[in-house]
Amino acid sequence: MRTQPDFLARHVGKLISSSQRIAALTGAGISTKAGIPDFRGPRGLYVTRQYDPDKVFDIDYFLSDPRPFFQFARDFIGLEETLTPTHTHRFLAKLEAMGKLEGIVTQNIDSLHHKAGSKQVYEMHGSFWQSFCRDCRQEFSYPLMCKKLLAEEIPRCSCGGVIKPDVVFFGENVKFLPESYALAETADLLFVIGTSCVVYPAALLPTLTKGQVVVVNLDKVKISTHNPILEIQGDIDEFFEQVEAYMVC
Ligand code: CNA
Repeated sequence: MRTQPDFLARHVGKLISSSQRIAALTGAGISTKAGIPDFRGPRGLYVTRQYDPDKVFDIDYFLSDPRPFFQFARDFIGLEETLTPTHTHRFLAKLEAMGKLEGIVTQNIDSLHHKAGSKQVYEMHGSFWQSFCRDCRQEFSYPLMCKKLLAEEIPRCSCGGVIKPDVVFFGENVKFLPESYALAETADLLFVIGTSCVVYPAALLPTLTKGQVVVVNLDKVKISTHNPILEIQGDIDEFFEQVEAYMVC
């Protein structure tokens, strides 16, 4: 594990202190320490193949055979109650409570930002909290969907339609796009945390902001923007623990 030179944490602590409108774009890397594997990190699903993301999260595949997704969904709900937010989820919630952070755009479907206490969270790729019948659009609550997932291989509505959690698959439109763009455009400091920035349109956000971009990620991330970018290549929680220690607000 790389440790970050102190001066970077101190510098980012000062940036936070002098910023008025902070925004954050988060990806699966912020939740790996909570026990949820990412896609493209060193122990991600594209490496371990524990689930095949190309089958599990592809809408065309789901329409032809939804079983791989429901197998993943059953495992996920089994894990969900035990999941607790990481230091960085809580740190972002604190920045919002201090009036520093305007909002978070997340690609994650794990609801850990909400669990940490963040209020303004745009879940671009949806979440498990609501599910809908693909045919009649009847809504199913999370507890009801959990029951159905455990009882049925393919959860179905009384009309016979397949019920799909409101998670955005590859091939579907993302949510909260105008709100997410507006948040990035008006930020004076944009954190890009734990994302490989290869999934669009989320990956466009750092190119839209007029503010300073701070990228925190284990792997190097390619971002094409004319804005100044500060890159911290290292562990997210280790870095933000240092930042918090240096912050003077
Ligand atoms: P990704 O492509 O898997 O990238 C994650 C990045 O985070 C990688 O570059 C890793 O190197 C980095 N990373 C992992 N752990 C750490 C750490 N501790 N410290 C620093 N960096 C770390 O994931 P993206 O979010 O970019 O891709 C978007 C996909 C992933 C969305 O469609 C999500 O729905 C999907 N996803 C979400 C979750 C979740 O909700 N927790 C989990 C897995 C995948």
